[in-house]
Amino acid sequence: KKRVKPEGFCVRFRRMSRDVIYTSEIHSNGFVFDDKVASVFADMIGRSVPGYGQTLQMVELLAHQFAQAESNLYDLGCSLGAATMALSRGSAGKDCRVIGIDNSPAMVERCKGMLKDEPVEILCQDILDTAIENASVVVLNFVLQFIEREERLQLLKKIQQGLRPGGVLIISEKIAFVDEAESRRQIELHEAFKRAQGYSELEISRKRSALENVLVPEPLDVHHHRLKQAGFSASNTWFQCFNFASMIAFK
Ligand code: GEK
Repeated sequence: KKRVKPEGFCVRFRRMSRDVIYTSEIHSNGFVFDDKVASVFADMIGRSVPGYGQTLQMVELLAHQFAQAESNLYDLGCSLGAATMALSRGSAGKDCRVIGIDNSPAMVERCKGMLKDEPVEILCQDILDTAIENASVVVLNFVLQFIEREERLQLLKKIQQGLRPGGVLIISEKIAFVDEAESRRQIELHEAFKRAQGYSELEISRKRSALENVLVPEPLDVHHHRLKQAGFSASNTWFQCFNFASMIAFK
């Protein structure tokens, strides 16, 4: 079976449909992961999140490093399954179960189709209800930011408890900055990235409004503090590009 690399995966699916959602209309009731978003999602996330392809490559590398034989690997909020595939490839030969979960039926339907030849399970479920057990690697790739703030600690505690000794959680997030000037600079740099990816000023500002109160970013130190509260022994930030970062937490 021919395997494709995560970057290749993004590029292949980005070519399928370009994200033009915010060229012509405003979604008055905010951003939702419906069929319209699912149909352009690979293009959207690749052109909106600096370093997205790199996080996928590193999920594969980290899975290779930390996946334990006969354990479960979870991709929580899997969308079209890009990180699920990275987990699957990184753990190949270790007899792991790789499980991708998303609560958007439109995403899950497309994800199942795209990964139909991969040895993975894709479930339509709220990750707040998912039982985490016998896990060695859990991924939250740009997903915690969509969970209600009051629910985040409980979710991390559940993951920590479901990990085996030696297990890890990988969290990628859009991040906030306490210092106003730094916050402004980072947002400007992110918007420059989006312009360089072909988004217009109008699309950028419409998307910003749509995501307000839906995607709620927090500063890196809030994340690390919460990971400690959830019982993780240590956590590091292994990647940052402007206002996007990825962390790893150790059981
Ligand atoms: C990737 N990880 O390509 N339960 C299940 N799924 C959820 C929930 C929830 N409570 N809340 C949000 N989602 C992917 C990218 S996208 C990131 C993740 C983004 C799902 C939601 O349906 C969507 O598919 C995903 O989390 C977030 O590596 O759009 O910026």
